[in-house]
Amino acid sequence: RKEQLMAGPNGEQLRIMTELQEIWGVGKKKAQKLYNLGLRSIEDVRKRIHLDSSNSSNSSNSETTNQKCLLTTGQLIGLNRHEDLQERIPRKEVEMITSIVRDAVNKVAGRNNILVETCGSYRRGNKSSGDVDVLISDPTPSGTTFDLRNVLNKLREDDFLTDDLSHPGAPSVEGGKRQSYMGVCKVPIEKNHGNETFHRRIDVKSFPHTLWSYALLYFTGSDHFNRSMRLWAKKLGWTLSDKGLSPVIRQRQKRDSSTTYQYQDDKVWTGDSLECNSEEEIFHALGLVYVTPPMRTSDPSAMKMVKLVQEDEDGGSGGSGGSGGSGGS
Ligand code: TTP
Ligand code: MG
Repeated sequence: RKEQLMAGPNGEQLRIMTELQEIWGVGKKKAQKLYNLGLRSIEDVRKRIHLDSSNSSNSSNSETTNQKCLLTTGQLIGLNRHEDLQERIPRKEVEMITSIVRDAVNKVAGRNNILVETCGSYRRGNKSSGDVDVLISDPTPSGTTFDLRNVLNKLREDDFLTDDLSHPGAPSVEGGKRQSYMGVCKVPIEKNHGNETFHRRIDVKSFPHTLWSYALLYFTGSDHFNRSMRLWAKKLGWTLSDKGLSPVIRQRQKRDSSTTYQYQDDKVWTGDSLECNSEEEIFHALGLVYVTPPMRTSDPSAMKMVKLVQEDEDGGSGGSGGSGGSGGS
């Protein structure tokens, strides 16, 4: 479909808008806005921002489009760090980043039993990642969410975090709520044996321990795998997310006219989330065979490997595709 569109009359516009969306935080809408302003490349956006900032410092004319209007603060960071953020992160560096975060957590908490686990493509075993997705949870059975804010302050003081794209709020007093941070980091040169590294995108999320398995499953992905698993859950009358697995009844309701979609799935929760203490338990609760992180992909070569394992288990008979698992419906 993409190839067809690229070859069509709007192919050039599509190519330009795809390039503009490579800037962190720029989606379809903003790319269209930039395109409508006559900007045809990331370089054009840079020049316009530069021009706008020199115009606004030379004149007091409030009509001048200033850089704040053209891009949000986060998008400006994305533009400034664009070249670095396009670079893939090797596994070794993901591990360095994880250990820097773990050290800061242990130091701030004054103990070393807080769970710090990097998920995303790293946990799926990819050779390199687009960003680093760190999950944190305090396993002590108080039900509270470990507060990220002091850890983030420490990482800023250490010049590890270079830019903030979002700030976590305070964890709720009663617990149960997650905290989420998005930013940019850089491994200090001395920690990398004198070698310069790139700026890297980092997400850090803190979850109450009751949601740990759901958080691990969600942030390990892949996004396509998650979508398939959520659809499977939906067909069985459940809703699956990083917040749990709960039974729901869905009522299709007409939306009000202000939204793009005509219908919305209105979920009515008919019970509490299942308590699952491991990812395996979540798979089994849905009647699915446990799938290890490297297999959680839509990559055909991995699917081929799944098939080979099944054939092996079936004694090479090339069986029907192993739909076993406990509690299947
Ligand atoms: P990402 O970091 O965007 O994806 P990734 O780690 O799989 O790949 P990359 O190397 O490019 O960083 O998101 C982390 C996980 O969060 C992803 O694997 C699954 C989940 N997720 C979704 O389920 N849906 C989404 O739309 C996104 C963005 C993420
Ligand atoms: Mg990732």
